[in-house]
Amino acid sequence: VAMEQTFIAVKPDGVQRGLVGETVRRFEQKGFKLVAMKMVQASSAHLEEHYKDLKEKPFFSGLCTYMASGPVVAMVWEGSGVVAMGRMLLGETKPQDSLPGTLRGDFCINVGRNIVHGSDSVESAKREIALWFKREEIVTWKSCTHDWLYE
Ligand code: DAT
Ligand code: MG
Repeated sequence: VAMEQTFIAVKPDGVQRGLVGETVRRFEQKGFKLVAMKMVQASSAHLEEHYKDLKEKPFFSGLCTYMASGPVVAMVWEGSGVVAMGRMLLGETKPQDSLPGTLRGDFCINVGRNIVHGSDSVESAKREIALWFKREEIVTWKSCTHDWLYE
């Protein structure tokens, strides 16, 4: 099976609201494998780099201020199709477009406080993982569930 990795982060509002466990639970229960996790107080410079594709947007500076307003919990999840399925677990960018059953559909209201980040493509996942984690922070391990999740 071809494995992918994605970068998922519980944003400062998600951390403050006690949604770290819920986020981890949903990715675990789906069957994805956690390969890195840490709590980080990110700098503005780091967040500007993370969101550099949105530099021209009117909400860019507010977005970076919000993301620096408290710690985030940064994670790397691994699995077949984890980038696209991770986005499905999150829901849409706007909570109002996110269905119940998704993290954003179940736990938030406002696009500027949408509790969790997920990479939007395999390419951006690679860039984001490299930005947030050192190579040695990514753990290689075999889950005992592997052979029951994949044929
Ligand atoms: P996503 O986080 O779903 O990948 P994105 O990459 O387009 O969405 O934007 C990054 C974040 O920026 C998003 O999670 C919340 C914020 N954002 C996006 N569109 C916005 C808007 N119209 N107004 C305010 N914040 C917005
Ligand atoms: Mg995005």
